[in-house]
Amino acid sequence: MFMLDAEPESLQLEPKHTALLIIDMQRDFVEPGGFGETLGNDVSLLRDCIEPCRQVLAAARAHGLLVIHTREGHRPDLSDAHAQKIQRGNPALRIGDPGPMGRILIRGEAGHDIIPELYPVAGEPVIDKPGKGAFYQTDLELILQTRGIDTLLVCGVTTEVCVHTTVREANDRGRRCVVLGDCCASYFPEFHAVALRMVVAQGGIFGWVSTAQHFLTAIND
Ligand code: C5J
Repeated sequence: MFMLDAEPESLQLEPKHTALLIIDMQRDFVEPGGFGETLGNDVSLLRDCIEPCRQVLAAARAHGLLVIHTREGHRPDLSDAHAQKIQRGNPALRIGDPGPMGRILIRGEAGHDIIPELYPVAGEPVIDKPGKGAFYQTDLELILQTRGIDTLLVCGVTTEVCVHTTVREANDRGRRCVVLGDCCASYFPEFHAVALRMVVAQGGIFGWVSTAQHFLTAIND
């Protein structure tokens, strides 16, 4: 059991009931030539969260926490991609189009893979999700149930899209969510800041916000 300093208040964590959930740290979002860049974003804005995320991942592994990774993406035949998702906006390349890291946001392509710094190790579940939320059309809920997980430490990208959607879904499913703010990032720094404020507003309407350092201090105590 350890106490984690967080907003709006500290909370007690039980390692065997706590999982680290790393959302979509894929080359398609973080590296040039992927989905994020085709939408017109500056992907370098996401890089600052990699090192704190790496430290949290190492500590979670060392202390035996369940680590779960997610990846947003689709089947090669696009049978699990809504037409409205593929056709929306005016990107340089659409989902499924060939790009420098393979077909954009398609499972099995280089761009769909998790960045080397945070690569999963054997035994860590990887959830492939077609949507923004990690519960939609996945077996994440089942995995959390069978492993007895009631609390999620959430890292990844992007804060206001897939991180937020997943936290909202998890909160509605009765899970406590702690977003490690510096382990998340957005192409829009102002959205990142406001998204974190939204989690803790109204006494923690969606959960808690903490930092990598608070987590490292707490778990190593
Ligand atoms: C986006 C995500 N931003 N992983 N996906 O489209 O947040």
